[in-house]
Amino acid sequence: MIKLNSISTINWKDVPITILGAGKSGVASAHLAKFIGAKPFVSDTNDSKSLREKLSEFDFELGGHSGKTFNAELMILSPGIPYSSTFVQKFVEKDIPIVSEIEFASWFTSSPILAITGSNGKTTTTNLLHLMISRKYNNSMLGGNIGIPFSANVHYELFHSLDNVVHVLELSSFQLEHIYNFAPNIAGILNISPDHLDRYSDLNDYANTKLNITKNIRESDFVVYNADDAFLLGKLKSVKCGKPFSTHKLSQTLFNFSENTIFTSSDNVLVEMKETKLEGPHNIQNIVAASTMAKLFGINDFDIASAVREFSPIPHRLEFVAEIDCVKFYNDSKATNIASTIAGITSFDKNLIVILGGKDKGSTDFTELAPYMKGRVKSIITYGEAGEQISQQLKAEFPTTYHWDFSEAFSRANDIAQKGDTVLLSPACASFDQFDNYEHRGDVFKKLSHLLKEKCV
Ligand code: UMA
Ligand code: ADP
Repeated sequence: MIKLNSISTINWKDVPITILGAGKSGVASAHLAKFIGAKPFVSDTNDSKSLREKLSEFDFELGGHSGKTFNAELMILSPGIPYSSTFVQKFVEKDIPIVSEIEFASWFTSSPILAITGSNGKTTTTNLLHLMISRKYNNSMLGGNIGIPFSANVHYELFHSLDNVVHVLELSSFQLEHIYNFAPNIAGILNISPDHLDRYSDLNDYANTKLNITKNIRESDFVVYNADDAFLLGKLKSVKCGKPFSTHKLSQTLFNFSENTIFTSSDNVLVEMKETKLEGPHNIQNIVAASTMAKLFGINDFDIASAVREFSPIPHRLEFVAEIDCVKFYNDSKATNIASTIAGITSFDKNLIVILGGKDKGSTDFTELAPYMKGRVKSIITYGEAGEQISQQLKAEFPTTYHWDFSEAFSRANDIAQKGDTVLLSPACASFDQFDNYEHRGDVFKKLSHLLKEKCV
């Protein structure tokens, strides 16, 4: 079996590696494994023509996992497959080492790695950091949970013998399971709040998995953490190589925020918020986090500020869609947990009609939204699998209507909206009860809004 504590000494020629799951990460790690000379075997429960085509250059099995998968010295586990699954446990029984795709890819690059995790804001902050790093490095490579597997980027780097590469990674808790040697040069942790509690035993279990990002931090590395997040401050204030970021001016922070402006630690203006396209207090945290990581990596304030000015919000994150008859429509479909919906709601002062619902990610207490909704929310429209439960929890304090169907919920929101109102889709739930993913849900919201606009013209 592969020894995880002496990776650099391994000769990979013909080493059998099983890859469980043939999604994006599985396919990318198979390509990387083949490139380094190993023998990947890919196994997936799904079966389709397109999957067969994607896997045509590897040994594979589709339609289920068989005993063939145990003929391996290493198993790479796709992030969507939980460790607790019965089949994965058979690898544990057989002492076959299990690693995440992130761990595996990290073995084959010596380029600097800047990695970001947290419950919310990862995609926004990682994209912004990538833009900042690109100001100085031609080969800043964006990857990870963002949708581009780290293995694909490392494979590309090796294949093209690229120099001056910087890997800028968004990492989910799933990807930070089975980490042994992975050591980012700068690890950024944005915030911790309940999410994915259908996969983890409790909040601590989930949070500790996220903190694996700091597991192998070296003297010269940095752990950039949010000192405004009480949980992170408690866990990380005495971590070696710790560097806090905050929107407040603290002795160790590199940037701070007041009077709608982000300042450097020497009180120079970095950027005024009105110069940026990012809205809401949470995005100030994201800017300060990315700026801190970029500055520690040697990017100057001028380049950091110009990237912040240029950056456009990523679709489905508090995305302005349209103004129809003096009613504004915002798509925040990526708000799939309580904390992100709070961030969405608190980005507005008043007159909100909020659409909540979809698939609950694990015994969510939706009453946690109530204190933030007071004074801001006029009406709640709920939909989908979790909709009735959300209505039950919030109807005592807010006018609430439930519709199973998302389009009907949208129509209802539009029916009750008056001039000066904002209709906000910030659902606090996953989308999988009625949609392929959150993008699909957000696209339907945008389409319905645009249809409305056409009718009004
Ligand atoms: N499968 C099996 N056996 C099982 C279960 C699933 O073979 O028992 C197969 C499925 O049939 C499927 C494959 O495994 O073919 C799916 O693998 P996957 O779910 O790990 O998905 P990937 O396509 O590899 O995408 C993953 C991340 N997905 C998840 O973590 C669920 C993507 O994040 C990421 O962009 C991609 O790797 C590249 O790094 C998505 C995500 O939803 C966006 N992330 C979660 C989030 O943001 O909340 C964590
Ligand atoms: P992630 O990749 O962690 O899901 P995104 O940048 O995609 O983060 O944003 C997801 C959701 O969280 C969006 O609804 C967005 O408005 C909200 N959000 C973004 N940044 C933060 C933050 N720092 N704190 C809380 N919510 C945030």
